[in-house]
Amino acid sequence: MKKYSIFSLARNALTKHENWEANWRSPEPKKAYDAIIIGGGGHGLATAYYLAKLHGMKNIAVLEKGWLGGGNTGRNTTIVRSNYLWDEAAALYEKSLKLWEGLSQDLNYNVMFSQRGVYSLGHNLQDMRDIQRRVNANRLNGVDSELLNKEQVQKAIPLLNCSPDARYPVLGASYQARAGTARHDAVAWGYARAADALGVDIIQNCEVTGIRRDGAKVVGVDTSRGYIQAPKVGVVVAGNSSVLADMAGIRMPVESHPLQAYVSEAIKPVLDTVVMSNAVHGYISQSDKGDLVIGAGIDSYNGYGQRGSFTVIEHTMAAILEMFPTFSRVKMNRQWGGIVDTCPDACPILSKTPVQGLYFNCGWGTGGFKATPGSGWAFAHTLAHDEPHELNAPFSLDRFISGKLIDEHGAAGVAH
Ligand code: FAD
Ligand code: PYC
Repeated sequence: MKKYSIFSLARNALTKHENWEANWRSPEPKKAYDAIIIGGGGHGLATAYYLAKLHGMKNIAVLEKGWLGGGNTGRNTTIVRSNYLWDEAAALYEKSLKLWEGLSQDLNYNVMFSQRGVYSLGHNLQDMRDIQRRVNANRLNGVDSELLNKEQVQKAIPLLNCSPDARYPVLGASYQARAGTARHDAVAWGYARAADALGVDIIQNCEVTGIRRDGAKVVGVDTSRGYIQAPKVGVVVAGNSSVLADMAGIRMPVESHPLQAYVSEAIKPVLDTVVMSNAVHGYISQSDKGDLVIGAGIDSYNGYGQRGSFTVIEHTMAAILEMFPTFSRVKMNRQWGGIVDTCPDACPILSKTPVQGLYFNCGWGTGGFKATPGSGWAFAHTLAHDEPHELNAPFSLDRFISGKLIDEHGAAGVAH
């Protein structure tokens, strides 16, 4: 893989970036591939990368209707953690966290993974019982997790309002020290460059408009740039999953909702960690640029607009000010939305489907950014072997028939 140095950065700056070498090719689509991945977000690109790197499948294409990372990957609030309650979820997210820990080196691309820790606050006795149960479950699964009292939380986050007079007083928190944040679009770009270097065709502005079957088998996809054949198709389109499932004659147990995020003007460094509260219902971190990165829960209606409604903005700001009254004079700069596809048990689907050769990776809801490396890794295994890996076997579509749901609403951190 090519090395990129500070000298090449300086050279490109001096030539006004005019001769900047593209990070990946923009090939014309071929007539046929061994596998097609639909969706050029982090999960789709990671799937392509691990397929090429670990499973020797190089004649593959990623088809993206817009630009790489233009979906939820480039719209999320970048929180990465693995402190899920149930064994199956903890194992999948912890695999991902371990991959995060070596990702910049693996991709030779700085994804700015920052293990600044994540606090999940408790505000009443039941919160604290739930937190304690999750911390214990995490530790039994080898996932780092600590239970903190109010004094420990206040010491670590001096600006947090821990007054007993607060409407929702802080009683304590769970803390995962290995958790943190990463630069979201760098993740898409890093995977794209590394996949391209292994021969993967990454094709932007190529919308999939149909999925063709021959009886029970998938045979290819119709796109805005013509028909492309493939015996294996992996669908990784986040908020658009049910639309793509419909093209193949399948019904997905997901709902699409807008989820908003906000960033403030840049201020001096004041918050060196991530704070989440389920009860007050908001979360916040400070980016390396200095802006406060903020979010809360989904907009309750179904929709495909990447915007969201005013009531959620108001609710979110109230929650943040409840926790950090001192931010009341910080100006908000920008707001946007992504479309998340939520499953009834707040866990993803990484699965074969009733159509042979057709695989779905979806349902990550509000929490899939953290799973990007692990999801791509496990989904690549599933496509390559036509069988799930033991890490994603519990996340198959069958669970909605068998009833073996994995309810992670409590660990989602964001109501949905
Ligand atoms: P995406 O990045 O959405 O990629 C799917 C791609 O498919 C898109 O680029 C889209 O254009 C493309 N596509 C769709 N239809 C077609 C088609 N017909 N043909 C071709 N391409 C198509 N998760 C966390 O872990 N931590 C967080 O802090 C966090 N915060 C969030 C905050 C917000 C505001 C949002 C919206 C989400 C947040 N998430 C978070 C969730 C996380 O962003 C997603 O779960 C994750 O990024 C999904 O990645 P993906 O690659 O599956 O989807
Ligand atoms: O899953 O940790 C999470 C999360 C935080 C904000 C949105 N999702």
